[in-house]
Amino acid sequence: RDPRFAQLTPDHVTFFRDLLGSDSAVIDSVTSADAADDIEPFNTDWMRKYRGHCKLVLKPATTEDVSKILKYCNDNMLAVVPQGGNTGLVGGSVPVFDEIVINMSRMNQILDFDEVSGTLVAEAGCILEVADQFLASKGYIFPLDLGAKGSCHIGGNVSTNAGGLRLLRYGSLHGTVLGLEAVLADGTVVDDLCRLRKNNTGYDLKQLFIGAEGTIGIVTKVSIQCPQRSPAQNVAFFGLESFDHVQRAFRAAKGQLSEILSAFELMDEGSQALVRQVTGNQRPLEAEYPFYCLVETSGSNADHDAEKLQAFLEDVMDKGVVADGTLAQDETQIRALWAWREGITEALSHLGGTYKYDVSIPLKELYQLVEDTRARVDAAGLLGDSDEFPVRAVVGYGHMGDANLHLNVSTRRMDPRVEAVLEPFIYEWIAERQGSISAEHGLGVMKKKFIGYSRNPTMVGLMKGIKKTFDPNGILNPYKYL
Ligand code: FAD
Ligand code: S2G
Ligand code: ZN
Repeated sequence: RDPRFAQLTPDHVTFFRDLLGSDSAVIDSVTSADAADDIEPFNTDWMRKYRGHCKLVLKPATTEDVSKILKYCNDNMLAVVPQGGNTGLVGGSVPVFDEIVINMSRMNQILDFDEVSGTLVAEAGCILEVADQFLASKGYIFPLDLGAKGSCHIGGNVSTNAGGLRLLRYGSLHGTVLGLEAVLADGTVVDDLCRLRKNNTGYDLKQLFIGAEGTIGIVTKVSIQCPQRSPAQNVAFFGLESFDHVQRAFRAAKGQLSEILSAFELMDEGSQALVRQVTGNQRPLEAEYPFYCLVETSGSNADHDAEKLQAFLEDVMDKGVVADGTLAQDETQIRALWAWREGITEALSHLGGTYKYDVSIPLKELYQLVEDTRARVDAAGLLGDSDEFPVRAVVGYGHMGDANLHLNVSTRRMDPRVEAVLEPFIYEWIAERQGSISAEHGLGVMKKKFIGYSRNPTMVGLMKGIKKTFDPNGILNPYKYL
């Protein structure tokens, strides 16, 4: 625990209670020990892998609240953790020690929507699924989708620069976010809540907050460009004999579906077997294959799209690129097929501890890392079907279109021998191929010490300079990121 940071006192709590007023906005176990249970969920991350010891949770209602809270914390050297939906997967959203949690869930309003341009302005604590449902009622779509949509916040999505299932079609938040409002450690409100697609006047400072994981400011409002929602959606689910076939299917999908292609997700047999084990659902295809792909199209004309998709299916089947496939016939089947991809994270979490690696590597070698890792865990005698083996499975899935692999080592129990076999092997493997050791989940506390495998010392030095400029006392989300 950094000795520079002050201990929380009842006087501090009194200041925050006077500022925020309502009881629900302040949960503290400093003045009321029985609040400890209420604080637990804010101390524990989604994977139940990281657990902080904060004694105070603050829920601001306005930007002004955030500004006054941060100014007070900065003046009194009180460390804080900004928190959205707490679905982050690198331990970034919970305290390491007793940092104060600033939870954004009360700032959850949609503030404005321009029906002609598709520009949405919302508060940071707006839940992703709520925003997307609002947009659906207007014929628009949120340019981001991920399995945690029911809980994660737009402010958390921006702060982790989340990628998700639609990046292939709608691009990154670095392109779709038009403006932000944020509050710096000293309480300064940064109003860059621009709603223009083009604004070439000076450094594009909002970009610094996208992916900063709460280390240089708290995002309080977001302005984002939302595309038209496509009325015609189709999903195909394929079984393929090798990763080489998967690459050929991806090429064919890009070539033959082109502008209507909206997702291309990869799953290996191991990941699908785990979903089956946990859900007990009927598999989409009769036989088992080493690989599966979920291909989604989104277009404006159902007949045109169905024709294109049918021709694509026949082509990849006739050429033997795809061994078997099924096409969703209605909305229910679309959701059922997506569940085989989106349900992997939940299934892994249900089965116990997981060593997670969210990486970007050159597409042709994307799956090689899974095979090399599995061979290594097996050679160490740690992989097997019965209880004495700590590792149940080494699986790979992810956003093929973004060359983003989710390598997950599913364990019966976490075991230092497993970690010793995995790290630094995996990070060295990625660095040798100039890949990224964190493609979309960020660094948090879990990946902080590995940043050097993907960023050189000059880059890390410049980042530290930015951190120093924006948060000289280092009170924002300490012990993480850099
Ligand atoms: P939190 O977890 O609360 O916080 C994440 C980080 O952002 C922390 O460092 C926190 O300090 C900071 N932060 C949060 N809010 C603010 C704010 N207002 N201002 C400043 N800093 C803030 N991620 C992907 O990229 N792609 C996926 O496909 C994907 N799928 C997922 C599926 C499941 C089932 C789960 C559980 C997670 C998945 N994630 C995925 C990870 C996670 O959902 C994303 O990182 C998400 O963007 C986190 O949003 P959140 O609101 O939960 O943020
Ligand atoms: C996904 C979720 C995290 C994981 O499902 O796309 O980002 O590693 C992942 O399961
Ligand atoms: Zn992902």
